[in-house]
Amino acid sequence: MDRIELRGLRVHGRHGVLPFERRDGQNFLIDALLSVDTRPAAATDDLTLTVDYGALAERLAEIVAGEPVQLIETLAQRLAQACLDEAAVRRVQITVHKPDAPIARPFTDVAVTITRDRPVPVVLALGSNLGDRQQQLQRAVDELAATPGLRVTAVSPVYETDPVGGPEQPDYLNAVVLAVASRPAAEVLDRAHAIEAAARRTRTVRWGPRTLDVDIIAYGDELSADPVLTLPHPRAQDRAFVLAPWRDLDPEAELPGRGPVADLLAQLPDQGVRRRDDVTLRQPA
Ligand code: A4P
Ligand code: MG
Repeated sequence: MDRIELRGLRVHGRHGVLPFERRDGQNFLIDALLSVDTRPAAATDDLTLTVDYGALAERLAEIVAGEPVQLIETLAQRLAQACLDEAAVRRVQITVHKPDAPIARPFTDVAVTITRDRPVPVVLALGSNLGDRQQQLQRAVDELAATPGLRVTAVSPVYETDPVGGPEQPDYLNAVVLAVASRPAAEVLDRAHAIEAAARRTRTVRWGPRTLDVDIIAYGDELSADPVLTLPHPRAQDRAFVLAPWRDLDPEAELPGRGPVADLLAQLPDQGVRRRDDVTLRQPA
C-alpha cells in the first residue's frame, strides 16, 4: 500500500488533565501516515481519487484546536477517525506529540501513536455436511461474531444443497455471513481456519468431508491471486450454494470483478439448492 505522510502539523490546543493546560493551552504536533492506493489517482491525475492533504491538515487542525479532551489518546482517536472519513484512506497511523507536557524533568518529547484500519465489508460462506450441521453453522456464526475486529451484520437463510465436486458425500447445509472487518484479510482467514479447526475437534465420525468449511468470498473489493488467500474466492461465481444465500441478504450484491450476484446466479444451471426456512441461524447480539 502506498503512503501519504503529513508530519509535524503544529496546532495550539487545550488538551490535558490539569487546569492550567485547559486555561493556557500548548502546542501539539501531529503526524498522520495514511495508507492509500494512489494508483487510481495517478492513472487519471484526479485529486478527488486521493487525499487532499491541504484539506485534511485543516480538518485535523480544527480537531486539535477544538473541544478539549483530557487524554492525547482520545485526541489521537478523533484524528484517526477524521482520516478514515476520507474515502481513499485504508489505514492511518496517528502520532500526537505533546512536547510541552507537564513533566517535572527535562525531556524532549512525549507522544502517543495509534493505528486504525478502515472497516471493510466481508462476505463469508459456511458449509457443513457432517455431524450436526445446523449446530456447526451456528457455532461458526457465534465464533465469527465473537472475533475482535469483526462485526457480524447479517446471517443468511440456510440452504440444503447437493454436494458439488469431490467423492460421493451427504448434502450440505450452506449459509452466508456478512461482516465488517477492522483487521486485515489475512487475519480473518486465520480466524476462519481456527474456527474450522475447533469444529473438527468435535468430529465424531471420521469419514468424508467436512464438519465445517469457512471460506472468505470477498474482502471489500480486494483482488488477489495469492493461493493462500484468493480474492474473491476463485469458485464463488460457479456456486449456487454461495450466491443464493448471498443474494437473499443483498439483492444488489456484486462479486468484485465478476458482476452482480443475482445475474451470476441466474446464469448457473440448477445445482439443487433448496432454501430451508425451517432451519434458521441466530445472529448474535
Ligand atoms: N484459500 C485461498 N483462498 C481462500 C479463500 N478466499 N477463502 C486457501 C478460504 N480459503 C482460501 O481451503 C484450501 C486452501 O484454500 C486453504 O489453505 C486456504 O488458505 P480449505 O478450506 O482448507 O480446503 P477445502 O475447502 O476443502 O478446499 P477448497 O478447494 O477451498 O474447497 P471448496 O472450494 O471450499 O469446496 N458442495 C456444496 N453443496 N456445499 C459446499 O459447501 N464445499 C466444498 C468445498 C465442495 N462442495 C460443496 C461445498
Ligand atoms: Mg474452504
